[in-house]
Amino acid sequence: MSFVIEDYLKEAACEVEQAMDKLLPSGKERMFSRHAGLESTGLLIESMRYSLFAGGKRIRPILALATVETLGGNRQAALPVACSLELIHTYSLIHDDLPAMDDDDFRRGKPTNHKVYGEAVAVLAGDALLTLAFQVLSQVEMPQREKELLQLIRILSDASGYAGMIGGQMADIQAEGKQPDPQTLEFIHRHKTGDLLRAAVQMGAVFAGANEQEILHLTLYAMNLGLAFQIQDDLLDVEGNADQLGKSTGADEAHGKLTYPSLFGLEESHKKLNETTQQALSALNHLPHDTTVLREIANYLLTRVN
Ligand code: GRG
Repeated sequence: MSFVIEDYLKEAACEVEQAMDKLLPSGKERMFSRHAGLESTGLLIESMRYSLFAGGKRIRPILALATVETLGGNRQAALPVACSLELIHTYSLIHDDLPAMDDDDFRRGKPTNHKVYGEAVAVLAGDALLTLAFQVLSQVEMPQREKELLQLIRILSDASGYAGMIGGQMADIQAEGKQPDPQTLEFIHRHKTGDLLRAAVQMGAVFAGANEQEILHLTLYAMNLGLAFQIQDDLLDVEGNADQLGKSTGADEAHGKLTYPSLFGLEESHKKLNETTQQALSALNHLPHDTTVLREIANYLLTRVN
């Protein structure tokens, strides 16, 4: 039977959403739970669920699951690992959209969290999603593998903290309106976007019990994939598909953001996108496993329209 990446991504996203749905009580469940009578907690959970189920691609959790599957690990048992990545990603988007950051009214075609719930609730929803990510990760079942569990926590905290995603966001903010330079651009992309994608693959690998060599090749795959993902994001912003991203075309440029097309032009950016994708694919050649799914994901991201 032939492999259709779109079907694979749809099914995996569904699996992740079902797992995430169990993490936070729905409206009906809340009426009968320990949250009964606590209207404020109900509102907070509603706001967390609003952004969590607003229709993301779920690419980070899918990458983690695909890595586990590639290495012959237990995909079902890895679902909490996958969810922890999407929880962090969702929190970062809520905070990124706030007036103090990008001040965006729409994401994924829907009003942003603070537009619906107000700024204070949006800040708390982001904080609570971040905290929940580590709570969920601490509950991953890895009997007699405490060392690997600690490794998972370390990868996720490194990738999302000051030396990772938040560090990248900080550099992005500081670079606004300044003379653009390639080193700064690469730093921002590598950390703001790349680190969480890299963490997804590395966490999948550690969960599946990969050895050092396997982790090394998969890390190279993920780092190149992360860079390609952000170049494609920059290109989508200027090439007119931004409406499908739920924002206006040229939104990043309008924010004075440092992007690949603004620094290198469209042609060079496309070239760099193809090169980094090829480098991601080459890294997989060193693995003895069937890497079809990881390859198909890289190729899919190269041509994605949202
Ligand atoms: C504010 C703590 C904090 C961090 C902000 C990740 C980030 C750092 C900001 C998000 C804004 C942004 C456009 C980042 C670039 C990374 C990126 C392309 C995010 C969108 O990821 P997708 O395409 O989104 O996976 P979906 O909607 O599919 O989940």
